[in-house]
Amino acid sequence: MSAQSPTVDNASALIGFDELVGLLHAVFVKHGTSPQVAATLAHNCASAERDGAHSHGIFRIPGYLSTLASGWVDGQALPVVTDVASGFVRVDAGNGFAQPALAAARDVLVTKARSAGIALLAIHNSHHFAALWPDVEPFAEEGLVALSVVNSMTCVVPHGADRPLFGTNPIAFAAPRADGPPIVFDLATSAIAHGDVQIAARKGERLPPGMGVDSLGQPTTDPRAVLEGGALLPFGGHKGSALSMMVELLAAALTGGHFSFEFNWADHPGARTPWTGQLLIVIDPSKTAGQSFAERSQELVRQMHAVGLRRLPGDRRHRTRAKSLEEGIVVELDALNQLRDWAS
Ligand code: NDP
Ligand code: PYC
Repeated sequence: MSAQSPTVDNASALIGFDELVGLLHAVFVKHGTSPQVAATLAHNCASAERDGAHSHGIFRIPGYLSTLASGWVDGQALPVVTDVASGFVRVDAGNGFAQPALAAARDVLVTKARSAGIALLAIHNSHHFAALWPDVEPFAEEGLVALSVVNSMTCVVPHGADRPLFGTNPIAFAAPRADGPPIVFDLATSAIAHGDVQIAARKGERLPPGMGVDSLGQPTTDPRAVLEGGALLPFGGHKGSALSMMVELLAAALTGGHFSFEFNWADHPGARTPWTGQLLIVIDPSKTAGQSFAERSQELVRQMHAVGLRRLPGDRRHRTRAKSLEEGIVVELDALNQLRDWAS
């Protein structure tokens, strides 16, 4: 524990957002990333922790470090951006992380979206080990609509099949609105994210029914049975399964990345990151006819509240964010001490 980290109780402490970004930056650089890659990943990971997106915050750091140590991913990769067409940008992430590839292409993507009304970013040869909302929310904060999909690693049984094939394949969407933070959702197309299964296993908790199967394909609520030879199910039966298939097509087939079943960690003990692809679509809604898009999205929110809706997707995150920025981010003391060890 450091003098700057007031304790909450015996098990947890408070840390400021900037301090956490700095600590994570030091951890990434110490474990082989370039300072630029470290800056992007540290901001991403600290943002998840700040917003209470725990399955993709500090919890992920051991996976990042073991993957870097295994040589599976290049923490120093320099993304190569290609301006393919008026509304199409491609990035070869160079076997590095997806977020620095997005950062490298961001300016040209936004310029194209504002000029043509829509632009697409296809990232391949990339590793995405994080929450997806940080990739789309900033576009909506500057008035754009953004949609992203990324595929992961085989652990989901397509609806009606016998064995896993798809990844947990999230879809994230962000849109501006007039009187509040952007409307954002970010959801795995599996019934539960793989990260949450790991967290349940670590805490000794059961999963809700309908999330996964064991190694014999039988329904189970035991997260260890899912992780040790079992698999997850798509959310919503055939509907989630179709969306997961779409994510494979857009994030891998369209980008030139690997499908979730097309890579193998076997030769790289410690590898944890999916080597796949990611697609982003950015739309400039100022090109739409009529009232401003942000006013229209605000009206939709107003009407949802009027029929009794209390929680929009993103509300929980924004509430947690406000509290974290006001009081500090609550972090387990053991995890904080571990980060300090790794950074030093
Ligand atoms: P959740 O099921 O927890 O949440 C999905 C979305 O629904 C969020 O936008 C959430 O908002 C919203 N939401 C949740 N509960 C409610 C409710 N009761 N009412 C209204 N809205 C609600 O997320 P998942 O478990 O599906 O995914 C967790 C994370 O895992 C995501 O960030 C995803 O990107 C990440 N992931 C990453 C992968 C990768 O390959 N990189 C693969 C799979 C998942 P809020 O956030 O405000 O709670
Ligand atoms: O939680 O399913 C998940 C996941 C896969 C890759 C990164 N997160």
